[in-house]
Amino acid sequence: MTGGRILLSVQGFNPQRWHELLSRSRTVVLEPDGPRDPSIEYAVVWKHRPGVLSTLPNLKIIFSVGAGVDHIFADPGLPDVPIVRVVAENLTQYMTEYIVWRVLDHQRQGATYRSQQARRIWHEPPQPPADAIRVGIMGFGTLGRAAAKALLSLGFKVNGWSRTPQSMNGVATFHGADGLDAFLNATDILVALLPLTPATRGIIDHKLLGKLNRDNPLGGAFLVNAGRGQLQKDADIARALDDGLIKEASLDVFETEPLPEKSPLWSHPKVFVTPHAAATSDPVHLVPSMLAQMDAFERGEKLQNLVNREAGY
Ligand code: NDP
Ligand code: OXD
Repeated sequence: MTGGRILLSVQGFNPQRWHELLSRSRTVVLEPDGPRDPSIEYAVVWKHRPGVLSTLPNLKIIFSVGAGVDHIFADPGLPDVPIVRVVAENLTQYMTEYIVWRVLDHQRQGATYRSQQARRIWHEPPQPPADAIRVGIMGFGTLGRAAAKALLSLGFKVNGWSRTPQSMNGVATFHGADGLDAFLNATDILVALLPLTPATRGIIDHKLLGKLNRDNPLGGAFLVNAGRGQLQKDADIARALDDGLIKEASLDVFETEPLPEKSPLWSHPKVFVTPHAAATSDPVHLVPSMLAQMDAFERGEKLQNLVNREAGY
């Protein structure tokens, strides 16, 4: 086998399938061959062992197994080499499905029907149409824009909030700290698809949730977070639900994962919990593009989906 060797360093899941697929083209190792292993040129990582990358003198590219790269920046000794993140149709499709599912469940009052069913109650509440509901997508990038497109096609009104100015036909866009309050005030269902960076950590707190629009046909505001758990303060969400600032929340991500058994969010009647499963990274779809990028890089071509180190995503 030719070409640089790959270090596969992951935590929290079994990397066997990644190993198998990457190994079809290149030599893959799970640990360097001793300190300062010169044979490793690429690293494929998810929450890698901190410090391990800085020992590799010939490391050329770090590939994230996911779209988010906060797990990479968590390493204080991160070497200064390009970082490539996941941008892939099938991951985007999974996330779009999750967002549409959760928004529809809130709009169509799934929680009310589940509670009625448990009590054998036959009652049809008022049904606000999609075009009476404004969904605000915080993080208007690859995933946010795809979700917006799907929601627009269902008739929802959509707002988008980003760091820099963005636009999309049919979407009211806002950006930066100056645009945040106007975005929140115009939002009934808040969807968080932000990356975790120093600027976004803890942004979804009690104060922010209080700025959402509650005067709408659903009779309250809603939160869907499928970005990162540390965007939110779990305790503030529970308090905002109890105070009535928000009516329900769909949470795929949490400050601590797995969500601790003692967290009140598990049993909160207004919270829908999924275990960081909104959009899974499927190696069958992702490994070919990683290998193709390694080959292209060795031919002197430009890398795709590079992370902006300064912005942190
Ligand atoms: P992108 O980089 O394509 O988009 C990120 C968006 O967030 C951009 O619109 C960006 O603004 C905006 N943004 C970043 N920082 C700020 C800020 N300080 N203020 C306002 N807006 C900001 O990322 P993706 O859409 O591909 O992914 C988003 C996140 O989704 C990932 O980082 C990851 O954390 C999460 N994710 C979660 C999964 C799950 O299973 N739960 C699966 C996959 C991803 P601008 O447009 O100006 O750059
Ligand atoms: C990702 C994730 O960042 O799965 O891709 O969280």
